[in-house]
Amino acid sequence: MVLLILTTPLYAQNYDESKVGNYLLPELLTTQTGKKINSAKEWEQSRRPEILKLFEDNVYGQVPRDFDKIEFKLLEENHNLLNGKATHKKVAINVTRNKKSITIQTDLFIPNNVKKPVPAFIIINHRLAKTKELSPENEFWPVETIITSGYAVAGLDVSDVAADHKTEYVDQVLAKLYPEQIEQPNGMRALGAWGWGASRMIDYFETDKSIDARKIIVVGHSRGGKAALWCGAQDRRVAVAISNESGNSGAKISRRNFGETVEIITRNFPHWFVPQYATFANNENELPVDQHMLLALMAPRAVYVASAAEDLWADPKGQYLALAAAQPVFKLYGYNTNLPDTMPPNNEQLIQLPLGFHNRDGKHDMLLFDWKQYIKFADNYFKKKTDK
Ligand code: GTR
Repeated sequence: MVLLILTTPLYAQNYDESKVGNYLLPELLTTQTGKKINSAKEWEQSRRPEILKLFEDNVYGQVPRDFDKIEFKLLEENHNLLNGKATHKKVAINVTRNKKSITIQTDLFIPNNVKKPVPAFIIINHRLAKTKELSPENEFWPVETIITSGYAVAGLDVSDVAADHKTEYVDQVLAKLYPEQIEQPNGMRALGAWGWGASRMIDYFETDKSIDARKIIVVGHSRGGKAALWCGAQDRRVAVAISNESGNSGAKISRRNFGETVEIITRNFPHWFVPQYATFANNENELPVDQHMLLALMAPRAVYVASAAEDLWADPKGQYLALAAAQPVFKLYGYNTNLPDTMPPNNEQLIQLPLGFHNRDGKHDMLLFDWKQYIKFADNYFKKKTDK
C-alpha cells in the first residue's frame, strides 16, 4: 500500500479577495511619538528620517555612503551604434575605501543627434548579462526604443556589487568596502547594495556632459524594482523611481494578505533583508512600516508603479493601493493627486503627476509595453518640470 501524505504549508499564500481581511496601515503623517505632520518641512525634518530609519532597521538595512575615492574610466566608445543613432560607452566605475576597491562596469547608450544633456534610465538588472544579451529587440532592455525617444540608458549588473545569492551576496561591496556592515543587525544587504551601485552610476552621470543628472530615472523589475524604490528613497538625485512588478517588499502593501508574503520572501531570499524582517513573517500587522511609506519617501519626486494582471504573486491591487495610500505626502508638497479607489482598466495608463500606474495584460515580466508607458510618463513629468 502506498501512503500518500499531502502536506499543505501552514501559511500558504492567498489568492482569494474575500479572504484578504481587514488591516490598518501605519500612519504616514503621525510620528512615533504621536506628533501630527502638517507640512513638507515637518515631514522632512522629523517623519521622513524616522521612516527611513524604520525601513533600515526592520527591512532593508543601511546604505553606507562614505568611501575614499571614486574613479571613472572610459573603456570603450563607439559613436556608430544602431546605424549611427547611438553612442555606446563602456565605463568602469572604481570605488575605493580603506585601500580596497570594487569595480562596477556599465554599458551606457546615449542618443546621437539630439540636444544634450539628455535624461537617463538606469536599469537595476538581475537578468541580462551585460551587453552579451543586449539586442535592440530585447524587450527587457529595448535600447533602440529608449534611444529614439531621446533618453540614454545604462544597466547596473547587480552581481558587480552583490550577487543574488544567499551567501555569496557579501563577496563584493560588502566584504571589500564595508565589511563592518555584514555583522551589523541593520547592516547593508543585497537590495541595499544594488541601490548603492545605482547611486555610484549617478556619481558617474554627474561627470558625463551628455547626461542630465537632474533627470535620472531608476527602474527595476521585480527584485530590481524593490531595489529601485529603496534606492530612490535613499538617494534624492533619483528624479523618478519605477517599480515594475516589485510586489512583496516592493510596492505592495505587506499587510494585504494576497500573493507573496513576508514569510515566503524571507524564507526564500534571506539575503535581501536584515534578519529582523523575518520576525514579521505571518505577523505583518506588527511591522512599524508598510510599503506605501516607501513610495511616499519619493515625494516630491515622481514614482511609477506597474503591474501585470496575471502576476497575482506580486498583487497588482495591493501595489495600486500602496500608491494611493502614499498620496498624503505628495499633497504636502502641493500635488493634489486624487487617484480613484479602484485600479484603472488593464493596459490603461494612469498619470497624475508625479504618480503613475498601469496594470497590463499578461505575466510577470518587463516588456516593450511597459517601457512605452515609462517613456510617456517621463516625457510628461520632465516637460511639466521645465514648464514650471
Ligand atoms: C520571486 C520573488 C519575488 C520577485 C521575483 C523576481 O521569486 O518571490 O518577490 O522578486 O522573484 O525577482 O522575479
